[in-house]
Amino acid sequence: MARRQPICRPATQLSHALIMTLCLALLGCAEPQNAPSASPYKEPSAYSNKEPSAAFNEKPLASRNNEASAPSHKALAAAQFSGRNALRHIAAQVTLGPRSPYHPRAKARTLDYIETHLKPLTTRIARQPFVRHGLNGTNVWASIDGSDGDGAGRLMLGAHWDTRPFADRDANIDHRQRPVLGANDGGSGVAVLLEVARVLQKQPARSSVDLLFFDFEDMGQIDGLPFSIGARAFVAAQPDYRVDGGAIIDMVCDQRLRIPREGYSNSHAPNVLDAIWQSAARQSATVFVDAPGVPIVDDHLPFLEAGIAVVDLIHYPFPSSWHTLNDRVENCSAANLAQVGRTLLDFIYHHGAIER
Ligand code: 1BN
Ligand code: ZN
Repeated sequence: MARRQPICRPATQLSHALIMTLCLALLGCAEPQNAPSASPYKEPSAYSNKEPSAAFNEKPLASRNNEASAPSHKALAAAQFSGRNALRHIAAQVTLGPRSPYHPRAKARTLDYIETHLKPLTTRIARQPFVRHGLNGTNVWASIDGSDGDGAGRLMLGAHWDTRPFADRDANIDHRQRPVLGANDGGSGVAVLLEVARVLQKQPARSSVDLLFFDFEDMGQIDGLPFSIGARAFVAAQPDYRVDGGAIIDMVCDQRLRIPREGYSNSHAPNVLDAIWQSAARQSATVFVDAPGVPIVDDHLPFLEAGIAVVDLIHYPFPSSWHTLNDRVENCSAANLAQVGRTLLDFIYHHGAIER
């Protein structure tokens, strides 16, 4: 159900530093566990060969895993994902303001918010500034080392942290010059990744996980700009980047969430989709619909073009709030966020169980 009351108070009443402190305390992730390192990512992954997704090309997952009928420790760990925590992360981002190029302070505060939450939870975290199409953007790359180092593989989860500068699909023509708040479109993917990081820090996976936050996904068709500017900048800056598989998480909080098998993912990384849908079945996550979806231009495309098996988990048909002023926290569902987060954790925990 949607929660009308954001936990964090509006910036007009409290400074954003205080908001951040309150959120950290409320989310129970204020105790640093791992010494953060601001150094840029140095070690190439053991999977940095040009073979895409080797682990997903072996044998069907079902034959690799010995599933007992009692809930496994992996299922129990995945259940630690809190949809309410994720919803609070969405509310906090919306409170910081639109994450558009016309709101640089909100963007700076959002980057601080992401970094402040992830530093105690991750092994490495680094900002990656870039300039593309005359825009100064920042991606964030955080990594959580698996308990087996890279011996159990490496996965990636990505989300865009920017929001669309204009609500150009709003039914009210007077709203179309105003910025989208991006609870769902932008906020929800970031929120899921932050809450996944909290669970992984408490219940480490054997596989390593990269968490990637992309800027400027949502500038498409504004002044002739393309979509996915930040994701493309990331792939261009890391030509040797390789993971066993990955997923972009985009627009996953709507109350009527429905995630089909997005078209490009289905044709270029069906094994990753299969593994995620198996996780969804184990987690009774009915928002994942086992039906083909249309191809969508999103942050997975630069990865697929580079031969990296990254799929797009996105609500389709897009909800009516898409690119309108109605993209608000009130339309988000903690229960649906939990289905998505638990499925992703199940996917990560099971990937670590694959014999290599
Ligand atoms: C996703 C969220 N997208 C934009 N906001 C990607 C997209 C690109 C969707 C083109 C439809 C058309
Ligand atoms: Zn959008």
